Amino acid sequence: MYQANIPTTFPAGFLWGGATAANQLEGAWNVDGKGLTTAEVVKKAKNRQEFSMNAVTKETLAAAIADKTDKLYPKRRGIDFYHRYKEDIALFAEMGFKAFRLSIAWARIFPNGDEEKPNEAGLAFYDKLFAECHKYGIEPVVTISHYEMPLGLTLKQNGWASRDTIDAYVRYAKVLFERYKGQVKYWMTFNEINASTWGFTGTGALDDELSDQEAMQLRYQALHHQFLASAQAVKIGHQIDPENQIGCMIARMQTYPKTCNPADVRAAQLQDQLNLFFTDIQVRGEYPNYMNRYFAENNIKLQMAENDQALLKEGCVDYLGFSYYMSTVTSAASQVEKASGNFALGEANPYLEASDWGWQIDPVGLRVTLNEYWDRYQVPLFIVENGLGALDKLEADGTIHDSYRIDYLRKHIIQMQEAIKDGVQLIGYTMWGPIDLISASTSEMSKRYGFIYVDQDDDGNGSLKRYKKDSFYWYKKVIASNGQDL
Ligand code: BGP
Repeated sequence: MYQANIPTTFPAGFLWGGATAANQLEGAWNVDGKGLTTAEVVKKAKNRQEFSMNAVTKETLAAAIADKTDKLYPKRRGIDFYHRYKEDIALFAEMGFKAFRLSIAWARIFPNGDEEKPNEAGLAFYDKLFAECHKYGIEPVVTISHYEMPLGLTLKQNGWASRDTIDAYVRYAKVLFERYKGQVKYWMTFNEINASTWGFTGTGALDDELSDQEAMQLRYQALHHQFLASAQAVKIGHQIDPENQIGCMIARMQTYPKTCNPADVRAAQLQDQLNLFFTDIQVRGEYPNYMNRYFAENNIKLQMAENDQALLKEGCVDYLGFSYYMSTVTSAASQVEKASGNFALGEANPYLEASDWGWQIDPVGLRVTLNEYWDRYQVPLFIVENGLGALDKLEADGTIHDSYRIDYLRKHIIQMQEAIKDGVQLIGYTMWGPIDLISASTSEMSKRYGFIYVDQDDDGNGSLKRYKKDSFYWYKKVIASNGQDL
């Protein structure tokens, strides 16, 4: 009799942990030889709903460079992880983390992006950081470029708009693979590579003086350069150490049609394709035809060199990493104008609640996403971000009661387990921001994700003392039970 072998739960060795990015927590923006980065010239948002991450113009850039303080630029101060990493990693270890996703600040290694030799002090910092992780049996998962690059590359060649930036990145990635061989096995070439189609944070290129059409052209060209850089890094990373597992990373947002009207279904399909094509290229190694058609119909002309297509094919990733915070809704009436991403929130879904920032919470959508990805690509999947940004309250006795966060995470973990039972190969879950850090989109401190509360306000006031939230103890149980005690 046929008896199917249905997985029942999380596999042994599942990578439970948390995810961060250098520019949101390290601080120490101008010490030990580090150069200024693109993330550190983005001003904080004026209010809770404003997204400021792409609002960089020629004028604001000049003002930011002249300003040598961190007052208006919270990503310069982070949460001082640079000096407190031992304490913070010890807290992660106390929760039982198996993995810690972090990014390397490119400008610590190449302060301007084009030096002949890397900055030894920067390299040494990450040696110490990885040693600290291994002390507790925590596997570092490293993003090579997370929403930042040395500002020097913007000033010199307008960031990823220039093909020359590929060489700068590949040189940097090679230094990392060589230096951290044996210390790091899991890598990601770019964080949320689809951010490139949103503007400055993804491209490191100014496009404020361009028409919308020209800006779109620049962004897709910049993205093409990133695809090539990623493919080369994957190739080199495998040559340097065949043990390396090198993934891509995309902000995934499932798109639902507003109604079952086929016109709405088709509109949702197009929006989904504009999100899926990134992984089609990085996992399968070629531009899908629907995208070539989209470029032609939108008058986007990519400059490609003769070997580009072959290179994309040779540099396919080993696993698919993605962030998942929400789903979105679209209709033929609200035709998609730009590629989807975290910040294209779409229409309201009457069946879902939203966070205080309007992100529509959809745990079942995570199961749908996992199944679709697995069916489409058949490569290991890694949820490298998921979490709830909320306003937490520190009580007088030093406790923080964040049951809403536990509820959010619990519901998503349940759906992950359902997807595993569906047959999806899921290798890990690093929730976003295990310790409160600076928001990527608004630079707020008060949009908190952590299991660990950090005493700092939006203006940088506070003792920076760390406190354990209720969710800290909850996640510890989750990991200890391999996802069973929820
Ligand atoms: C992702 C980014 C992260 C992170 C997270 C939460 O898009 O990769 O860097 O910050 O979203 O976003 P935010 O900080 O804007 O709430």
